[in-house]
Amino acid sequence: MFLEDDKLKVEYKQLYPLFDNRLFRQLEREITYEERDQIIKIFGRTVRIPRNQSAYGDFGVKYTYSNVTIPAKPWTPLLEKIRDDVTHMTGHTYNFVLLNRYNDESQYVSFHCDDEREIATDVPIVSVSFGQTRNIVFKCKTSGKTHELPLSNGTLMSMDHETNQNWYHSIPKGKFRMSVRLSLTFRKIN
Ligand SMILES: O=C(O)CCC(=O)C(=O)O
Repeated sequence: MFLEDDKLKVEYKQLYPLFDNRLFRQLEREITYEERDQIIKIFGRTVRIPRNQSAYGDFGVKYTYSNVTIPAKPWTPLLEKIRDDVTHMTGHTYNFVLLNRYNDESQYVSFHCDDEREIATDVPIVSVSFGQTRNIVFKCKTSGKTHELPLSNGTLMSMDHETNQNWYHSIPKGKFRMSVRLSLTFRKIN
């Protein structure tokens, strides 16, 4: 399925079964969240992000955003399997994945776009969601118009470079009690 608007092209589909939480449970057991990866710098101040994150990828790959550099830990067999399933579904290869873990409804990511220079522009950013359904909101940089899309367990969502250049996205706080959601965003880093 597609969500489309002016310079917005988002594709989403079910990669894994909606009601099977085995991958979610395995990720919860295996992924580690280092203290150093929970900090960003905004206007010179050190700030703790309102969620947890962790990065894995090919040897030597690093991702820099909000003035911090996150080095990739080596792929685990489980992350390699999910990466390969994403490649099978999309035809694109990825050398990096950023994991975000939202513990409950109070955790979120504010509006931003993933337009860092080192992200390959010809390869879409793909997210795979596990656990609690959370909405992603897209906001047009010029008009302020918004679109909302629920990301449920097993959903794959792909967002091309033009979308990232023209629309912000966010995972807002939830309005009711929510359990853990994990998102894996696969990127090709140059
Ligand atoms: O949790 C999500 O699906 C979104 C994560 C995100 O915005 C990002 O990694 O840039």
